[in-house]
Amino acid sequence: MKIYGVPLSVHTRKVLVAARLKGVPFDLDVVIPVVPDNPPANWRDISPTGLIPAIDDGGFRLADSTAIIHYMERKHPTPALLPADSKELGAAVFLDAWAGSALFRNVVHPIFHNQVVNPNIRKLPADQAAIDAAVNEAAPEAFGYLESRAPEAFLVGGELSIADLAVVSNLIVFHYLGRRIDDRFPKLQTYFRRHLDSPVLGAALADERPYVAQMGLDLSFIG
Ligand SMILES: N[C@@H](CCC(=O)N[C@@H](CS)C(=O)NCC(=O)O)C(=O)O
Repeated sequence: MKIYGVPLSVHTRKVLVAARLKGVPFDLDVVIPVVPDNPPANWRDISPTGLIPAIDDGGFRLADSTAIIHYMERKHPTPALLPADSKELGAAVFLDAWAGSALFRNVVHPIFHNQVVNPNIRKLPADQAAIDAAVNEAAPEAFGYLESRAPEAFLVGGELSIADLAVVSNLIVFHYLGRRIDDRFPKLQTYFRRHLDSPVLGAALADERPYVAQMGLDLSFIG
């Protein structure tokens, strides 16, 4: 399976970690949509949204991390990343979608865009008000919700699921951006640390380290 994306991206990481967990061999084809002229000429045929990740599995093309994980789940059922129980499945799918808006769209994306993409890649001024709103309002609101779910090892059903991949992947980029989960959210801090210490995530983080270092992002929270 070919995976298009860049390992430090929130949504690409979800797919890379899912592939590792399921033992699916993959080749990574690095595509960085925020860098002008970086994506290949036929990029929109591969990813209709223009976003990463996308895959090509023996000629079958699919974009969107959630769609890809659902596809991989059918093809490679173990270990399951979608709970078998109906309520737990609903909760996991909800948290994956919630992470895409409350954590990515409202927190990680505005910080990344204004702290990294605009000043360093597009040579545009950063919108400091957008960063401040993400850090001071959206992040505590989202973290408060997660804290209220009292996460221990996993968010849903006592096992790793797509919900954990989505939430943890966002928290990693939040940390790369020099931000931290503050002490108002002790359960979330412990939950995040536990995932960072997991072997599969550790291997994925080791692979993405060169990309993170090259962009001058903060790696100090990792071992
Ligand atoms: N719902 C999509 C979201 C994908 C997405 O937002 N990807 C980001 C990187 S994490 C991207 O491609 N950004 C490039 C851009 O905004 O141009 C998914 O789950 O794959």
